[in-house]
Amino acid sequence: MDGTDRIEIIKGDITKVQVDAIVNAANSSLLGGGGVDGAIHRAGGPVILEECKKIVARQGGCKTGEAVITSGGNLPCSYVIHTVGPIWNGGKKNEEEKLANCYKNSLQLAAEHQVKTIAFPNISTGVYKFPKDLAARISIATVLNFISTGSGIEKVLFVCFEDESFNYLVKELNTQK
Ligand code: AR6
Repeated sequence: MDGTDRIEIIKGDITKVQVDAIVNAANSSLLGGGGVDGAIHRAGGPVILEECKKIVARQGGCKTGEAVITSGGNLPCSYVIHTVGPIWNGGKKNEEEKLANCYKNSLQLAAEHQVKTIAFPNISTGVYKFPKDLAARISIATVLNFISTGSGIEKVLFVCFEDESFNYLVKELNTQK
């Protein structure tokens, strides 16, 4: 089944979107940082960090490519799914597979929590320097593959903070239609 009609690409701030879950591009400490991570913790309030600390106490952080879930605190969403993208290291350290795992594991966790609408930032394409065109290709392909298997996910939003990623994602989605 073609899932392209269930993907939407927009420009904006992910902390403002009305969805069941938003995804955070976190780091393995789960204790916050800059970029989208900083914005989510600022807007969501201290509850999210408290829940992250409990997860750290339980399992010792989050590995690259994996995902954990907290509530949304003061955000409009019910959940924040924190995933850790790969740091780009020239492309020979399984960065592509790890980025795909971020999208897959986040969607899996979302589906387990009956999430119907979910928003992603452009994971790893900021401080972690993953090439934006390649990231767009991987994210669209991975999301399409997941939602066409009947997971209960009705809508996937890509919320882009800058034009370059937005343009790559739109182009990539159009090639899949
Ligand atoms: N809404 C949507 N996208 C945003 C927002 C926002 N409010 N703010 C930034 N972006 P980055 P990474 C975009 O650096 O590369 C953190 O310190 C941004 O323009 O946030 O995965 C973590 O703690 C870019 O397109 O995440 C980690 O240490 C995208 O979000 C590290 O950065 C991702 O950029 C993770 O690096």
